Amino acid sequence: MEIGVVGQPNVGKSTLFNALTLLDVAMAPYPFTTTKPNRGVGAVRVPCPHVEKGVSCSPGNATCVDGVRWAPVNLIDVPGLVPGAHDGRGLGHQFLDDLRPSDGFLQVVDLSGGTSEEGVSAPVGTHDPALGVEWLEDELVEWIAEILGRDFERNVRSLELEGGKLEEFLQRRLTGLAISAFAISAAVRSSGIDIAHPHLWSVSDRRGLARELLRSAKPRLVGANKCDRSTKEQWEIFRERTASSVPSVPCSADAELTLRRAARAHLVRYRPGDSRFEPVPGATLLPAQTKALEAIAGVMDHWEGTGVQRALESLLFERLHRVAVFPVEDESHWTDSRGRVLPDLFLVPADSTVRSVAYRVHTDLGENFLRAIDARTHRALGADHPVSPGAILRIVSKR
Ligand SMILES: Nc1nc2c(ncn2[C@@H]2O[C@H](COP(=O)(O)OP(=O)(O)OP(=O)(O)O)[C@@H](O)[C@H]2O)c(=O)[nH]1
Ligand SMILES: [Mg+2]
Repeated sequence: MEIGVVGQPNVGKSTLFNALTLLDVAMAPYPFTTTKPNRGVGAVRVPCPHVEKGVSCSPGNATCVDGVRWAPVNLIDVPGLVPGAHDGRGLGHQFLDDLRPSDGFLQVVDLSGGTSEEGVSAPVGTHDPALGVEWLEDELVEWIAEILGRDFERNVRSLELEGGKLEEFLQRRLTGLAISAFAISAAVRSSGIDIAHPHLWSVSDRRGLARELLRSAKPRLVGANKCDRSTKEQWEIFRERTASSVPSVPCSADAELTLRRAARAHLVRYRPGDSRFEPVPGATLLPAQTKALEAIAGVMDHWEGTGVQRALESLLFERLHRVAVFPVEDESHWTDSRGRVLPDLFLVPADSTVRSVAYRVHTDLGENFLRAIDARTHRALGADHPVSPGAILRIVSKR
């Protein structure tokens, strides 16, 4: 799974990416600081079942701190998008295509209204961040519509003549865009287009389908960034104007990055997502550091934290509906074959079946699936049984 961090230039995408990954990619107060995509790994919090079991766990692909498992999430930070990006403006196409595998988008906007649509810094309150939300959706729609539309008429005419399936044709067309066959069928239905005669589809029909695909297959959430220099009134206005199309979370990437780095340097005690931090007794702070931390404490009081971790988690859990599943090989001890307790964690769509989880663990397990055993209840579950959030499953296969 991958989340694309997207938005106009200079709004704080790389700062947010650095905060979430603790990497150190370039950030600067002008547009196009990022010229090539950056990839990294952030994490979301999931309760770790080792607490129920009263034993300690041995996580392989995540860390576990105080009963909280930090499940990894791949992130990609791309260069700023400017209006007309789908036509190649700015750095255009080149990196829109890097967003193909993204399962969802975390859009960053400058809530304070201090960045122009081209990414030039301006006085606070001189630009409307809500316009950036509408505009990004249109830009992404154009991008998908264009992928759909390449040599469209010729291709659909032969499809119609040969009697091929429209959904399969669209799926081939959208390969690499991480859109499931199910989502494609649903989008075709809800867009209300004439399924039997795709050669008659107008550009605006294709755009309508692209919009449905985007809405259903690429959930989006807005990180309303730079809240440290925004007012509550700006937030209310922004939310009012955008809430019907996309949810948002006020955040300060700058504050989060400073706190995570200070925590790494043992200057403060702070866990991402906490609504406050504590100084580490005995840590020596320079006067400038003390001042910066005091300012951040004020921002956190005002906005109930920095919002960055909350933004990623809302996107993952409320928009992408991911749930955690813990596969084990021994349902009594919750261990793998080497005796490690709850070694793995997968984030899967909430509507997954236990068999699809088996496929995630290993293709062989999916293909040779017999049943799964719920390690809490010891009940056997059939292939189509839906996973429950936090399930601990042993997969039983033919070999
Ligand atoms: N006040 C404030 N400034 C921020 C915040 N986040 C980022 N900035 C500043 O905004 C400027 C742009 O940050 P970047 O992270 O480089 O922005 P970007 O969106 O990646 O920019 P491009 O790569 O050029 O598209 C930098 O000067 C950051 O320090 C924030 O939460 N609050
Ligand atoms: Mg950047």
